[in-house]
Amino acid sequence: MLDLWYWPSIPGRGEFVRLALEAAEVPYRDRARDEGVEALVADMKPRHGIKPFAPPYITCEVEGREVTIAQVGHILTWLADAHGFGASDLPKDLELIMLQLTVSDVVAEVHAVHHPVGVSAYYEDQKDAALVAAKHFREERIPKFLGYFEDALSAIDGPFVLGAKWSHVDTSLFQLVEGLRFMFPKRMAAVEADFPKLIACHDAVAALPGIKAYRASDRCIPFNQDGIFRHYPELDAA
Ligand SMILES: N[C@@H](CCC(=O)N[C@@H](CS)C(=O)NCC(=O)O)C(=O)O
Repeated sequence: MLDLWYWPSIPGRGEFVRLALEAAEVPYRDRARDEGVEALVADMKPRHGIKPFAPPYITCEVEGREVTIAQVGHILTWLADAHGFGASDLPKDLELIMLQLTVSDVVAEVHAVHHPVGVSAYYEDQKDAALVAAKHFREERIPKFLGYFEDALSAIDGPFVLGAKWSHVDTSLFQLVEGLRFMFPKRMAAVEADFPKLIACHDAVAALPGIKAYRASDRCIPFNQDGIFRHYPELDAA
């Protein structure tokens, strides 16, 4: 059985894994949602092979042995190969990895907006630096990253990066747009029209049967102020 382990109270980075599994309708257990955060903390202790540095991670059987795979981009690349939602064409799959790792880069920058000084310090204690970081992120990084993904989606007719076939990169771009809309509603409203292919990709992912069913279920939890994407009104502006 495929197990996903992630902090149970936030969508966070785990959601990028969850969305691909849900779109592909792959059965999995969301262990910390089912068993609580204590089970996750207990599971992170070494029990086989190399332990993950941080959630999300999955455990599954590979060639008869149980393995642990962490790092969102790595998890999704493995799952795409195992469950057939990648390109099944090495040059194209290498491009998908490049795009997926770029999503990880944006996500890290998004977190650094509200935690620019220290990951373990409170937002309130680094708010002045966050205001500066947010301005840079809004004005420079959002257009640069979204423009990059818009170009990637323009290489062939969409709505997805691979054309008519969705991949984990598309479900991740969906979540990126959702998260940025939650965190920076004013900024996103001002710039979204510049990225029509990205928004079309987002909308096509939302229409996938597995994603529709997931978002209508209680498995899908909303963004909150503990996750990666947080809405602090003072960090947003058009
Ligand atoms: N690069 C990793 C980042 C993993 C990560 O930072 N996970 C967070 C939760 S979203 C965490 O629990 N971090 C604990 C820590 O960094 O000490 C990935 O993309 O999966």
